[in-house]
Amino acid sequence: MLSYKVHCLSVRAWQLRWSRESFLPSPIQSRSMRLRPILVSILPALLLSPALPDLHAATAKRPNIFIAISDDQSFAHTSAAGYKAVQTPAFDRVAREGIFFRNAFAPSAGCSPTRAAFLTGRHTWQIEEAGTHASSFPSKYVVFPDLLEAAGYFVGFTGKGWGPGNFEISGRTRNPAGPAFQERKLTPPHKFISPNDYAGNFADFLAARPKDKPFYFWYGGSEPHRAYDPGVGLREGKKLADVEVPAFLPDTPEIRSEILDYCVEIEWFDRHLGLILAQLEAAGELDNTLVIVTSDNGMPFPRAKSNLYEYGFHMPLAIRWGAVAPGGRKVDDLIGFVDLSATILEAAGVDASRLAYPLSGRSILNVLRSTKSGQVDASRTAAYAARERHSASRYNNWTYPQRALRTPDYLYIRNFRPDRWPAGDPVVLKDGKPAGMHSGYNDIDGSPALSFLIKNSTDPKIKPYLDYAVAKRPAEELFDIRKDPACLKNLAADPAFAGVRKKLAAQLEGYLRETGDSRVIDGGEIWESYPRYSPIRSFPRPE
Ligand SMILES: [Ca+2]
Repeated sequence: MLSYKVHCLSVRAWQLRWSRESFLPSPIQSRSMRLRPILVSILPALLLSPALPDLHAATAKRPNIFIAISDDQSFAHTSAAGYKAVQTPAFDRVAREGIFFRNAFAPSAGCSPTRAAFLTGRHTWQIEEAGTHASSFPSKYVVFPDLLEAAGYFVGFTGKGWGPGNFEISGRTRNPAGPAFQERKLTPPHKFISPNDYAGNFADFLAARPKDKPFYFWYGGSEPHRAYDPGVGLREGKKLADVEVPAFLPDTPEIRSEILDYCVEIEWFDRHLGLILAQLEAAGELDNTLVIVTSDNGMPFPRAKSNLYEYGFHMPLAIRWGAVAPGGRKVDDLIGFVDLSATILEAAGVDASRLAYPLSGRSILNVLRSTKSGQVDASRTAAYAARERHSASRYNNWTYPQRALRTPDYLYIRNFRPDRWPAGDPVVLKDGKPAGMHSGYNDIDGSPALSFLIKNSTDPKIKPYLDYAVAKRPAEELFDIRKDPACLKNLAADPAFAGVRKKLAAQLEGYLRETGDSRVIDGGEIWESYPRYSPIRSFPRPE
């Protein structure tokens, strides 16, 4: 029986929605910001479903939950990971006083599907429209902020919650990340940094909370998503020599400088994280807070974001939880975001086992509570990820379906439509006419880096880098991650790796079948039908 006391209270809030998917050279997307009011219901209707049981197990002192999630940051780009060009003291603090997870993988390489999988605790292929970018978010898939609220938590978020996409069309009355705290603004230090005063909005949230309730808060920084103020890294005193350029990008001063610009935005995200941690500490809440710091997908550069390669879906992750999680450890277990969702609910005493759409991950509380470093739980040796449509990048709004399995040593990828262009069709239609060779590739965020590769595509030294990013790919890819973290040498057809390929292909296929992925069950044509609630581009019909 439903035992919640039902009282729906509506408050007016502001949702800050960024349309930042690309800024160059697409003519149909602007990086405009718009503010609009939404109605926030404290107890959403979906929780009234009789299918939702009383999931709240009483515990003595339940922890607060604080999630900091940046937008487009690869695993390598924190100072805790040893990256010289960036300083992330707040991330490093969480990693040092808590646990630095070196093998955390996002469920996808794009914003909305990663955030939806995290919020529901289900793989992207198990949540219909929410599993693809900029679509809707079916309300039957219950999100953990709603479960926490129903269990007595005071809940809220600032910055970027779930998005981009249309949650209202799914009957939701607020962002799936929770009620919005967005009122405080500041003057950003550089162009293209959000004016959201994230730490100020957290202060408002803290001031509003009832003192007798635990709380959940989501800080969704809009950084380091593009655009960047060109040259800001150098102007801030950063050094080209400190940049380590991943091997899938050309090592030029232009690319180094752009990576420094990206690092400046990571530091802005980290600065607000530090301000929020200080507030938690001053309030005497830090040690009773499960702090999770991560990102949603990798760096917005060619062959990184939107690709299921290391720099696309291998994420920074640090977790701190006072005395519960012994600190100072580096852990190598493979962790997926669906495991984090399960962890949050278990930590809060919410029994999610009776949900209509149960969780797909396994709580990592055993890893948090351990005192071990390295591989803590011998069974955590696989992470799965998926990709469908990212931007409007192909004829007829087609997707680029991929599934991936990461093990400690290898990354195995299955490309279901190798006939399609992985970064999008090369030529876009403008006013109904082809806009010229290399005018497309819209699954790569418009950027100086992409423009550089295109401009120099006849230079034999640069051409291979454009091909890495945009050329068609075979149906199977296999990378030896320890030797090739840039994922450039595909071993899938190498006879020396035939045994590995066969084993991983069977493991991936088996897991996808077991978890009901339509791509392996019936071809997955349903994915092509999900609407996109962001601008749609046109492309010539393929030959
Ligand atoms: Ca993102």
